[in-house]
Amino acid sequence: MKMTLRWFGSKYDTVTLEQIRQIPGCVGVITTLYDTKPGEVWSVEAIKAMKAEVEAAGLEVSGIESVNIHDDIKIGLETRDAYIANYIETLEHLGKEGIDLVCYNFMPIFDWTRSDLSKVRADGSTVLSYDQDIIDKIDPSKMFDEMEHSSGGFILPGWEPERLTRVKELFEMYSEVDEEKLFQNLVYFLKAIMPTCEQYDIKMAIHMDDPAWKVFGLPRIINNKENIQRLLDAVPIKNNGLTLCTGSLGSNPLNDIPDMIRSFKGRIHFGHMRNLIHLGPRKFDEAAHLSSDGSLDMFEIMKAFYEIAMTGPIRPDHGRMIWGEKSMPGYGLYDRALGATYLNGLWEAIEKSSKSIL
Ligand code: DNO
Repeated sequence: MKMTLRWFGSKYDTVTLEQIRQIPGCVGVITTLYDTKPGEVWSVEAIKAMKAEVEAAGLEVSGIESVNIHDDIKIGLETRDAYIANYIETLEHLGKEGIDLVCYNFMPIFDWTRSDLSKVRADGSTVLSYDQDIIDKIDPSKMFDEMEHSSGGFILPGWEPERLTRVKELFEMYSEVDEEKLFQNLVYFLKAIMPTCEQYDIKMAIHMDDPAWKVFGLPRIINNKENIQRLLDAVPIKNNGLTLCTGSLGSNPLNDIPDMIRSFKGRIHFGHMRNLIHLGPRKFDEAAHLSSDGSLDMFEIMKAFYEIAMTGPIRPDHGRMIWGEKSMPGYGLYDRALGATYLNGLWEAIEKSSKSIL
């Protein structure tokens, strides 16, 4: 396991590389090229510059989150082949620079969704939260405004403003795309890129759907053990793998995360560690990483990662906003640094106690 932190680049992030380097045990960042749009080819120069900046701060680029997928690929339009060719070129450029982990998602139109980005908790901290009753009252074409309104002026990952103008049109384009079609389009995409991924040993790590159910009637396919296993079996190559996101899977209390981690051994390339509190059906608040602060047992989750001999990066995912910090919701420094330290502590204890038993 390699501890990392997500970093949004010096142009967008309030957190600096110097701060990240001072988090004990944190060796690298998970980042992306922030001024690219889905479907564009990433230039070698831009990748080199991003790498050089991170390395100059004494860290490594442990992976990319995300190289986003153009909607034409998800919808399965004729134009998809040209976008897939661009994606392959980007992968080649990343591979040549030694970057071997790419996180992506296959959620139509909207990435992760929340009804509140700064819900105040009893201790005064704020967290992201989801309430289906609130979401049901929102007109999907206004969802961008809702997210922007509560983001405190920060651009949220997956909610980049260039998509805003196309929401209505995109809903129409997706009207014929059901779960099965979306799944087949994902398999088509993966089969096309796998030769390049194998050539450069790039591990593709699909992010779980967040939350783990349909939102605004749009299909969701990466949300439970059976569906995820189906994807792994459809393209049975190690490079077709997962970003195991505990917060996304954990939104559905029926998902047994430690069991899923053990079952997907060898195919989990990246871990997102987050805790949440179930408040009722399709209703949850995010929480601090500590097990006792939420509904997920982070010790059992880390133990499962240890048992499958996870060597890839993990990162503390969404933290609370604490100590007066002003930052992109979920992505402040303080609570994620606390999370990293806690997760490192769990890992050390698990490692040492299992060695002493042997
Ligand atoms: C939100 C993130 C997602 C994730 C993408 C991966 O905080 O977990 O935006 O980066 O879904 O492509």
